[in-house]
Amino acid sequence: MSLFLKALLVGATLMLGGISAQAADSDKVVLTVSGKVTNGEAVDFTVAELEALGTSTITTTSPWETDPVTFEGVPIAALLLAVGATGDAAAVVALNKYRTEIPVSDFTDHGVILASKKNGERMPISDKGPLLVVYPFDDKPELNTEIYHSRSAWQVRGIIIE
Ligand SMILES: Nc1nc2c(c(=O)[nH]1)N[C@H]1C(S)=C(S)[C@@H](COP(=O)(O)O)O[C@H]1N2
Ligand SMILES: [Mo]
Repeated sequence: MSLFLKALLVGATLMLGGISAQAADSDKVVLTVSGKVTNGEAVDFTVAELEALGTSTITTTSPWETDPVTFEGVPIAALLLAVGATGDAAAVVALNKYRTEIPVSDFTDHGVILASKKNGERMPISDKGPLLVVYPFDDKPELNTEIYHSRSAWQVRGIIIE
């Protein structure tokens, strides 16, 4: 085989590798919603599937960001509607097994989002991503308390409707 053909083959193989790595990333399940959902069947989501439900933004400071940043993500009320959630509480479980209980009324009362972007960019696990519960702390100073801070789970992996 000519050197040229070999180089072409290597190039094509590298490209395919790159494409499949990308596909694997966008196919990655980042969230599972389970418990009291339609037919009791847990639903898996990729980031793209979550964002396809429609997103809103919250610009705020937070216990972990001293300068205001803009978070974007699906309103959790819309997410729960999409999976047919019927419970009164949502247990949010993080990658590090942190677990917090949130009354479902919070989601409509305060427009809480499951952020998948910060200032327009995806969040790596090292920056509390890929998913983060965000309350509008600056709009509603009453939310700037330990109880709501503790509900603001980062590195979210699962939501169990109870
Ligand atoms: N995944 C995860 N999310 C979490 C926590 C945690 O330990 N793990 N701590 C909670 C608590 S108690 C608070 S006050 C806020 C801010 O925590 P930080 O100051 O450690 O960032 O994050 C909340 N979200
Ligand atoms: Mo806390």
